[in-house]
Amino acid sequence: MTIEFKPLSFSLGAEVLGLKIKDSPSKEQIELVRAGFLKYGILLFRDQHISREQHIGFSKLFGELDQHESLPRDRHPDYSELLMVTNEPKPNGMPSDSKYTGQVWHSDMSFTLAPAMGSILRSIKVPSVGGDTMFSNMTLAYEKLSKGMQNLISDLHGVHTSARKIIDLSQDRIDETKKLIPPVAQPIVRIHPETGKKALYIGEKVKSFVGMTEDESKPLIDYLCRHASKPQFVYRHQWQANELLFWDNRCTMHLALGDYDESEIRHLERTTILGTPSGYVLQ
Ligand SMILES: O=C(O)CCC(=O)C(=O)O
Repeated sequence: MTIEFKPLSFSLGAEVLGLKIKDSPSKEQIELVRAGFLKYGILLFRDQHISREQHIGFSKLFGELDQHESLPRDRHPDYSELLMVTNEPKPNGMPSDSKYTGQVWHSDMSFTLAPAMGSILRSIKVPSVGGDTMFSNMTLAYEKLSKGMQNLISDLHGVHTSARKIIDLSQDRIDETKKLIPPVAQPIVRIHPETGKKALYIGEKVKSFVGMTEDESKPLIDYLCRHASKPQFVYRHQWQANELLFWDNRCTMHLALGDYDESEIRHLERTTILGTPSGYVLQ
């Protein structure tokens, strides 16, 4: 069966038609998916009734998988390749560590020295309404900046932290996070290693620019985040169960809206495909 791509929005994203992941896609089909991934930035596969092993196996066709060493609390206990994004309470009744995962604009693993190339998020249980995710096209957002602004930011590096909304804000947890994830500097403009296009690399995990204070940096960080998340650069995904969304972290950022009734279960699982080395650790 031939694969087709049906665009999801003006700015980015396409649904992949004609591919059943459980039927072990051919090499030719995977090459087409790769090409679509580079063209559209995010790909949606609907109605995929697959197991955890099949999710991992499909993801491996696109590169080496992260074992999520820096996020041990969020890993699936039996599959280190799977990161849980769930509000399902723990067996002891305590709230899930990943209840608020992704509720700031970000690009996955930007706070590491090998930020993710791609992520593949599979929806297992979704609320009856809401729980949407927004994605932004960071290549387009960069291209729509004025030349003056492009020049101004061309040599800036952002300080990325793993900052996110978590339930346990004890000193122990803060110390654990600092030890596992020291701040990392990344260029604000990155060149996509496959398309050669420039893209903004910013988000709400960027706390300052290297060599500047947080106070000095904040207005420009806020402006760039606001600019990149304008509606004309964004696709909003409304999840159904049994979908996979495969996004390119090198030219998109995303945000989990948290717009749902928390008494309902929202359970998704993510694989993370390692990217090329980028950035440096700050002391
Ligand atoms: O839960 C979502 O909608 C997105 C999760 C997320 O941001 C992530 O996996 O990086």
